[in-house]
Amino acid sequence: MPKSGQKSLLRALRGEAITPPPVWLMRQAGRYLPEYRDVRRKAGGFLELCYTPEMAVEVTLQPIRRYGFDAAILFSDILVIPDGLGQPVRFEEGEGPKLDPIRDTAGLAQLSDERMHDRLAPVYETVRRLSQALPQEVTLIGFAGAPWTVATYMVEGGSSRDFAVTRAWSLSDPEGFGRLIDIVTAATADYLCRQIEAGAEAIQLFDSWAGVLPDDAFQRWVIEPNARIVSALKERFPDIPVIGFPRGAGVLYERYIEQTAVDAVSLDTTVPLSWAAERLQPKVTVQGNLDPQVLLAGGAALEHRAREIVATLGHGPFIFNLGHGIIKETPPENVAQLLDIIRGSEKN
Ligand code: 1CP
Repeated sequence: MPKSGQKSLLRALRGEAITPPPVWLMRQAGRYLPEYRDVRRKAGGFLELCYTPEMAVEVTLQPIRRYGFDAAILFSDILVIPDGLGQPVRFEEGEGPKLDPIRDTAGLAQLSDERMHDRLAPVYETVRRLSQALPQEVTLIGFAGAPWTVATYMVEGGSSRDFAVTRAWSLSDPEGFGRLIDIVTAATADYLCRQIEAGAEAIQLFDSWAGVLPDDAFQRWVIEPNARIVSALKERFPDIPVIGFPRGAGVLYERYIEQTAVDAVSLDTTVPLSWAAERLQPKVTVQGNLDPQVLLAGGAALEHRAREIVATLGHGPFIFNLGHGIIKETPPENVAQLLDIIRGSEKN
């Protein structure tokens, strides 16, 4: 094994500018790949896929084999945390996740971390197998949802447009809602420590719905829990870098960086490149932020925008990624085109 410090993605996370930049894509394993759809069909349910190490390893490796990305992200889901805590999650075909909602402090009684690590043992086994199976130059990223985003699913009972029930609870009973956030925060920190023990080399925290909160609520439900998780991880694993993804945070990206102590931020599609280069990149490594719609479109639009991102952010510590997950209709050949553009980019 080479020293892990020689992996390009880890070097970027430690603050080096690398040409061409390391690249991976959010949701790089998934339904846009025919080989994923085959395994998914065999697995039956989506959670069965997440909880069967053999299959979860296979779908994690598929995009690495096909494209040679610089990182593999563990194949799992952010909703294994509620599932592990005793709030079962179901994935119904075409409908997204479903949970029996928790809407008040009485509902918290069903949650317990006692059996969580037993339920999630297959995920740790997947990480262990991946750390053996991956090519030496590929970094293994572990992940979890951040507490606010996971809590929205627990309270709404699934996906939501406006997060009305969650926001109402957080406003009418911040103490009770804060207990839910505390439970998820502690469970997530534990869960991520186990992923690191099993071989995860970097961690990404997905706060996909951070952007719906005004600044005071963002402080309390995004920054504070993210900061607590980062500090719990750093206490035990000071050398494992953490990437935060407070999607939609806008100008609050700056405060998020300053107050959570993340090593890197993943930029959503709306973050202006020059602003990120001036205001964020001097403080942390930035990752992002190609619009998944541009990847779907391919062609000249993809070439133009991918080059623009590399030209603006590639001089500092930078990881090429999307601003959100791959759209399932994306032609796989567009992903190959993107990698050609980026990996040829040192010649420009
Ligand atoms: O049937 C299928 O194949 C389901 C599609 C799918 C996939 C491929 C789901 C259901 N989850 C995943 C895997 C997944 N999810 C990964 C690992 C794969 C990879 O990145 O290569 C990761 C990191 C996630 C994270 C995740 N799950 C997030 C955060 C990132 C984001 O996209 O904002 C969220 C919000 C979820 C919840 C979730 N999982 C799946 C669905 C349909 C949803 C709901 C999304 C929504 O509410 O809009």
